[in-house]
Amino acid sequence: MERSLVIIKPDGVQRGLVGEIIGRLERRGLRLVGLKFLAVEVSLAEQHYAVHQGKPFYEGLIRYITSAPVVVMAWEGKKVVEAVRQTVGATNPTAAVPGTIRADLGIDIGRNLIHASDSVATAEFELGLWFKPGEIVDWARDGERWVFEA
Ligand code: D4T
Repeated sequence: MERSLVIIKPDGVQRGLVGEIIGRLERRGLRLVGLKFLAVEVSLAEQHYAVHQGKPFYEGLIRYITSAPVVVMAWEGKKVVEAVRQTVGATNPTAAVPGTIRADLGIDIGRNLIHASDSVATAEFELGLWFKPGEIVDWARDGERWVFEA
């Protein structure tokens, strides 16, 4: 089944929103298959945000993501990339739809709490960057037939 990489950024950790954010994704019916807590090395941040290199917000983005620990997760489910992006909301929290994580919990684009892969191809690249082989666990939650139609 499809997978997505999700990061609770330093502001989410510092503000004590880890449980709230994980809870929203769990309640959506998605399956957590990988989880780690770490301080991000600058080199890893640069690889993750390579597409933004040279943009005006790039330096601040690297400083932000390396400023405090993050929670890195792999989530699995049918259409998980699209579903997580929808639950996360638009990049700028004040442009995000109410009910989304960024709209409900954030204000500033540079403190938007969470990262989520934006396509299946990006997810594959990002999961390979943040997780070693064997760190993602294959399992099925009892009762998933009540979330995913066969
Ligand atoms: P991420 O990648 O963090 O999930 O965010 P998005 O996928 O929603 O948005 P993005 O890749 O366009 O931007 C990455 C990251 O950069 C910050 N940012 C972005 C910023 O600080 N100022 C800006 O003007 C933009 C466009 C926020 C998210």
